[in-house]
Amino acid sequence: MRRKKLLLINPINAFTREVPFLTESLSPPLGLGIVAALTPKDWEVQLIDETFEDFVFTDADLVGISALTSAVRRAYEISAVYRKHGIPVVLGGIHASMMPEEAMNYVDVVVIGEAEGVWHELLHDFEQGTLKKTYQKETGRMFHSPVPRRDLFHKNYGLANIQTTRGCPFACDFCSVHIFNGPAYRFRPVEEVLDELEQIDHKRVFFVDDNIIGTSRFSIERAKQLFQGIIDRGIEKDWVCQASMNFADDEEVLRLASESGCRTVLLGIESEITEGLKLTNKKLNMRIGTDHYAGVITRIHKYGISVIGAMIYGLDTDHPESLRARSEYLIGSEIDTHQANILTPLPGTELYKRLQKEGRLTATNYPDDWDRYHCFDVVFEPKNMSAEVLKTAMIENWEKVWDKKLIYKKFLQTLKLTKNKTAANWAFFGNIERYNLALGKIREPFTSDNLFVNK
Ligand code: B12
Ligand code: SF4
Repeated sequence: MRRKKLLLINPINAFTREVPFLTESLSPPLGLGIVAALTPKDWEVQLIDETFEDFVFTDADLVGISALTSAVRRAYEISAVYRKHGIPVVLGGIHASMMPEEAMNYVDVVVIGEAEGVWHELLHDFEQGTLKKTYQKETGRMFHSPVPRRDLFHKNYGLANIQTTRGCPFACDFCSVHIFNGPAYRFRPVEEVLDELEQIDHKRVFFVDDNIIGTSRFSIERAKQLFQGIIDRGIEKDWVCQASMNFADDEEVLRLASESGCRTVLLGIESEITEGLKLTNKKLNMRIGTDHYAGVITRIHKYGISVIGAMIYGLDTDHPESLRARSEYLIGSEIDTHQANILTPLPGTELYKRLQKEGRLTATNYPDDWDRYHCFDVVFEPKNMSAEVLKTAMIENWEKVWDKKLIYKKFLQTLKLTKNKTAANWAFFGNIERYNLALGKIREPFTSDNLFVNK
């Protein structure tokens, strides 16, 4: 009997596609890897990943696409090709989950939320010819996930990714995580994560959790167990993660993270001024206090871990001077890699709803304009300046925070502060990648050929 074929597609945003990437930092399509792993063996599964390959029509019985908002226009374009051939298309991922009604106009089935609870039912309905328009399941207290089909990921990915927690109890107004994955911080059993880690061939691992430690005593203990488990099982990886600033509160967390292979942590700093934090509802950072940021970074460095500082530019409290001040803060700080994103109202967020109510969304020719929701463009009317002034100011700011000499200087600083080559290398490549994303189309981008020339 002929095996049915599931074709999974990872579409890429037009803007990102044109940027020369250094493949070390690209993150494989984990959601699709999980969907593939949930698919029974009597299905053949193929993955087309636009990160590395051009999409060409490939026959299938069923198509599954995953998309962030910035890639959803492309997802709809590909969907149209399959629907013309009468092949049903399922769309999942964050955008479809936030905008299911829109998505239903472009695909046959929308999966809202996580695939784990619905995929078997969906395939069963497909086989019976009774596919519904949407699938959605409540999530439980913990979560289990199968080992993703990493064999389907493109061999050029320089790292493996893995997820150990989902959800977030905070409610930052620009973020969709607490809406998408829920307000409860949910854990995957530590042993399940360790078993999966043992199967990973890559030396470099990215824990995609939005916050690897959480903020409760229980979640911090659980993170320690995870780090200890990595050490005890002799799993030798270098890893990068995202965490809240309380990552540096507990020396034991830092020590175990470092010993188990943590080399870089991304901290959502967002703003160096309390006013900006209040506006975004970034409660934890307010609790820590902007005056204590420097201490947090110093403590992390002490354990050989470099810091990616994620900042947002264009808040309602910002004006051109404060944007400049944010860049000066980044440059003068010990933060190793700069993330300087433009505030972007992602669908489903409080920020989106507020700007919509205030009539300040300017890129609303959907789905085409979703292409611009990648955080390097201005898609709303800023409060204290025009969109043009913000965009021009951002180009100046990007040129400052990723000034080529500064990138090399920061590398030496990170090396000195962390005394760890991997931590410094990752921070360096992080800056290179962000430079390319922000400026690569208007200035000479870094490529593997020119990286160490004319610095
Ligand atoms: C890792 C990560 C990245 C990685 C990889 C991105 C990727 N393509 O997956 C990198 C670092 C590259 C990245 C970059 C960006 N990111 Co990001 N990132 C994340 C993060 C932290 C985890 C994603 C992840 O791997 N989750 C684990 C997997 C298993 O979950 P999943 O993909 O959602 O899949 C599950 C379900 O969605 C569903 N599903 C997904 N696809 C499909 C398909 C089918 C057919 C089915 C049935 C089900 C299904 O089932 C899966 C299993 O349950 C999320 C936050 C989050 N919690 O989601 C932000 C997030 C996805 N990123 C976000 C943003 C804004 C960006 C950037 C635009 C920001 C920037 N400029 O830096 C860029 C955009 C890059 C681009 N190419 O355009 C936003 C997206 C919001 C939105 N509406 O699009 C998020 C949600 C964070 C936030 N604060 O809101 N990101
Ligand atoms: S930005 Fe971080 S802390 Fe805030 S809601 Fe999103 S995941 Fe939670």
